[in-house]
Amino acid sequence: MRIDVVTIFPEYLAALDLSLVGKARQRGLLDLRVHDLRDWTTDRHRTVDDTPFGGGAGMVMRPDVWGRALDEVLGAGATLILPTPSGEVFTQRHADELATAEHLVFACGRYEGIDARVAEHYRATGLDVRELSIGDYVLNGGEVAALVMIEAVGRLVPGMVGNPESLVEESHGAAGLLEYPVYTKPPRWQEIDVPDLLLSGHHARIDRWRRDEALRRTAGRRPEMIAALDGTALDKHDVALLAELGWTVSDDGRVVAAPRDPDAGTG
Ligand code: J9N
Repeated sequence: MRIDVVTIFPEYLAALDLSLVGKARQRGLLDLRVHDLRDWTTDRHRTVDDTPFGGGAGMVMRPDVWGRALDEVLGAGATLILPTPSGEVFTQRHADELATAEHLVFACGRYEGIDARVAEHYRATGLDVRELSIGDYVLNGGEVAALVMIEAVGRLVPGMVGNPESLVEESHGAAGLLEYPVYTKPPRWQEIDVPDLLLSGHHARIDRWRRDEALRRTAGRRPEMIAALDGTALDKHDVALLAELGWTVSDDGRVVAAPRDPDAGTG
C-alpha cells in the first residue's frame, strides 16, 4: 500500500517511524511518504492560507496551493482523505474498506479548514474523496486525525500485525459488543482476585461468562450498541441477562429498553 500525507507540520508524523507502521515500512509492505505543503507555495513568505470570504474568524487554506500539491501527489485511482471535524465519523468499517485501497492521500488542514473547492474539484475528477472526522471534538489540525486513521488502516494490511490470530479473533469476536475484561498473572494483586472461573479450565463456562461480561459492559457504557443488536441472533441466556439489565426483545427481533419500573427497589 502507498500512503502520502501532505501537511504544514511534517515533523508531527514522525510517530509513523515507530511501532507496527514503522516495521511495515521497513519490510516494504507500506510505502509511506510525508510532504510539506509549503513546498508548493510560490511566494517569499510561503503562504498557505488567507482570510475567509464572507468574513469570520480564523484563516482558510488556499485552494491553489493545495491544488498544486495534490495534482503532484495524487495518482489515478487514489483515495483522497480530508480529516475534518465536519466529516462522516471514521469507524472500523471505514478502516476495513480503506485497507483494501492501493493508494491513500491524506490532506491535513488546519481547523478553520481548506477552501471547499478542493474537495469539490477532486470529486469532479472522479476521485474517491472522503471527508472524515475521528470524533466529536476539535483538534487544531488534521495531523493527529491522519495518524489515527493510518494506524487503524495500517494494522489491517496483510502481513502487518505481529500475531494474525488477534485480527481473526477481533473480526469474529462477540460481534457488535465491547470486549470482555481480561486478566493475567499474578492471580491476586492489590487484594483483587482474578475471577475463579477463569482459573477453572471450564472452557464452555468461561465463554459464557465472557459473553455476559461483554453484554453487561456494553449495556452500561454503550446502550446504543445493545439497541442495534439483532435480537434473533441472541440465545436464551443472552435474552435473560438483557432482561435483568432492562432490555427486551420485541416480536420483530429488535432489542428495546424496557420501561423502568418506578417502584424498583422500594417496598
Ligand atoms: N475529528 C476531528 C478532526 C479535526 C480536524 S481539525 C483540522 C482538521 C481536522 N478535529 N476533530
